[in-house]
Amino acid sequence: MTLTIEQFKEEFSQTFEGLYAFDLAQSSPIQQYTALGNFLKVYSSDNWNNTNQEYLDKQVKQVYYFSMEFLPGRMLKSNLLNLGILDTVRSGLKEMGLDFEEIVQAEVDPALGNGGLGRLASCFMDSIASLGIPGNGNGIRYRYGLFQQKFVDGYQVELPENWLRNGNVWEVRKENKAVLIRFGGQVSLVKGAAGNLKPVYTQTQNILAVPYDTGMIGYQNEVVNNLRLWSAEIPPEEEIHYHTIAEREQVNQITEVLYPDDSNYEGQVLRLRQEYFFTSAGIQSIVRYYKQSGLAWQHFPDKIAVHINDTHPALCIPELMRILLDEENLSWEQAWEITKKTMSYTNHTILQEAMEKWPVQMVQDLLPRIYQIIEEINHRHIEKKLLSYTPELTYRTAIIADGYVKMANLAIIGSHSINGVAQLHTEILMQDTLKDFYQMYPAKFNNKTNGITQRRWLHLANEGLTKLIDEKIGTAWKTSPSELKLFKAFVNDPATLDRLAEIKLANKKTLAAYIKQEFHMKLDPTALFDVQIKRLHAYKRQLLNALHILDRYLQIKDDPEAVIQPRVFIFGAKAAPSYVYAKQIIKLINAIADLVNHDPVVGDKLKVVFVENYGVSLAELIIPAAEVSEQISLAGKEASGTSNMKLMLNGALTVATLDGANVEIRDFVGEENMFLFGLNDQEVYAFYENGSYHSREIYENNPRLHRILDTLIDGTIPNIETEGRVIFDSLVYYNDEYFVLKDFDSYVAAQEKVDQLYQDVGSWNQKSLLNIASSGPFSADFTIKRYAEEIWKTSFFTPGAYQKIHLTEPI
Ligand code: 26V
Repeated sequence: MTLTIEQFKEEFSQTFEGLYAFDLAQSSPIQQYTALGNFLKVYSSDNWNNTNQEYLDKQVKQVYYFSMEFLPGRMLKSNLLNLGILDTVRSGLKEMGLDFEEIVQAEVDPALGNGGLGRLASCFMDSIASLGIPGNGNGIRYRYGLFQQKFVDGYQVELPENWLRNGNVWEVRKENKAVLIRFGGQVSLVKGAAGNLKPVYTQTQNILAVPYDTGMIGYQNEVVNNLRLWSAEIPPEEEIHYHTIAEREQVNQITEVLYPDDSNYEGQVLRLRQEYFFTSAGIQSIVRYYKQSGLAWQHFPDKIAVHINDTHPALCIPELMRILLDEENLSWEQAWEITKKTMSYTNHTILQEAMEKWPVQMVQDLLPRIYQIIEEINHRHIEKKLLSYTPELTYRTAIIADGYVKMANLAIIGSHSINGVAQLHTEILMQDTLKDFYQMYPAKFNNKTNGITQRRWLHLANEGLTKLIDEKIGTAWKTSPSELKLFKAFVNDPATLDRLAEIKLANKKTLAAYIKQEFHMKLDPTALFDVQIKRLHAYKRQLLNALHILDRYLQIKDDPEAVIQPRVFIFGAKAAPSYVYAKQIIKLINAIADLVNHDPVVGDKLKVVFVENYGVSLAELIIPAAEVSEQISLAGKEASGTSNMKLMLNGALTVATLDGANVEIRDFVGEENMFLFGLNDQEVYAFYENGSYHSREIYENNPRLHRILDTLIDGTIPNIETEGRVIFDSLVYYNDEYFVLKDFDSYVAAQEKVDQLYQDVGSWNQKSLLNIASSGPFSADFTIKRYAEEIWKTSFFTPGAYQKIHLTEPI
């Protein structure tokens, strides 16, 4: 089906009239966007319907990706690209006198995730559809997304993110597919007719889970998969039981807002409600779907794979057990076999403070039947393992211990696969964090290094670079990402290198124009653009970056005449509202920006920009303009990172510790094409072990660092009395938990090399080109292929005429 420009104009006008019944010329960009979204929904509806129908008819195995977060970014352009009508629609709108970019900007960017984990889920949804894998997303339709960030006097202030203000064109409400979720009350087991025990519930609170479905459109392959997000409502037949506003509010609250903390576990009952709400809804709807097939229960794992994205959906395990036992009357042994074969789990963090564990009492009160089942899983696990392992080791793997239900332990015991998200991360899980489990179940453990979708992060975000690559190596890389390596052939071609530099400059100018307009700051686009974009967390060490900026500032002040490579330091980061230290770092960086940016001695040599409200859309603007990518977490702390991959793909050179997927970046591009520094994970562990790190000694013995640190407390940086003191103390007197001072010298040395290389424009561009050409292996298409083949055992099924993606292993 090809759409001509004329057809598009005709059909789009009709859609608009049908919706608004007035002249298009008088409409707002939001209305134009809404009409275009509706047009696309209709345009892709046959494919959506056919995909569903074929999955059903052919009874193919389907995967359900359960994730508490999805961070899709704006969907208009990527849907147009994937439908293969981006150029047609762009031209059509132009002929109609409409501004395409303005329409694109009118879409809200749904911030239904915190960061890496949610964005990964959305990259995966794109790849799953693009590879023609029968797959579904399952999550929560939060009424409010991640807070909007504003800076007031340099402090982060959080505002509600009402992303549904203008409606959501992409979703379809399906109240006919709603399911009931039971909370609280009492449960007792009584003997049923067949002699088996049946639970009887009393005084439960019943809540309706209503699904909203969004089509996940594959890349030009006629596949449209489904993302199902659940919303909590009062069941119509139970309206009568909800008398007070408070009672009604309690229901709405469940899907009201995304928890904005991505690194700190808090045992809040509302979060547990959210977790059970969407897992129970998802599992119930899967079971209902499966029952249509008429197949016996033992075939369930041949038709269904459930993936648990971090521990947040781990209640999938007892919930499937509950349904199989209580509603379908399977024996424990049968139900357990089916459940284990169905479930797989990805771990996304090694930070102890982020490990979910729920107080036993809370689980018992909120989910009495689920708690019984978890208890039984735990009991059987311990009993069985005591036969082969020491009591110490066995009890360390208990799901219920010290008054808590440990979600990672549940996820591991109840799944057939557990994976980390980069080689080093998986290694650390096996050797350290989860070593007891690794000993018990070595075969369950595997690595799946994260990936990103080149279609959004290069093709759509960086049209200039895309055009150049297309000209040089053709367009096959969009469906065969390993082909990007063909671009290496141009590493000695001056014309290509010049073009690369022109494109980067153009992207820097676009970003500079945005920053001028939004933040009233003038940037020199010929300065080096250095970027650190990620959640604000002490382990990610934005502070190390800040200390380096202060170092430069002091140098310029000491010797204003010295020649120095001008640099713009760009930060984008939200801090969890309750994470006081992270917010203090934001304040510090904003204060440094204030000081540096207004100092006439400094001029254009040094600028610091902290963009407000960093998210997917801003990433799309910043990444193509970046020249240096800051990946400077303390080794052993960052599970993978994915902005590192996006920045590399867009030609930035990476300054990095050997942490997370930086290790694979080094393997692919070679360490001569990046700037490595700092301790490695083994060295960090050695310091932990022998307690031989004393940050105060560094402060006392390193005059350069001493002077920098003093600026935090001596008034050099105005308006940070409290923050400066807290940060100084954490680094000097509380022994610098993340080794910022320890890594400082080697970081600065790496940064000096950056400056030197930047003077050699030719070499810089060569390395930039090599980074782009070496980033093919980070395609999420590869990652998903491995998940599908090695974990889910789903086939690459294409309902449409053809499958476009060709995956030859990159190396
Ligand atoms: C964690 C927690 C833990 C406490 C409860 C609330 C909550 C909410 C969200 C999260 C997500 C944190 C995990 C996460 O985002 N990890 C990141 O995952 C990326 C994708 O695998 C990876 O690239 C990053 O390195 C990792 O930090």
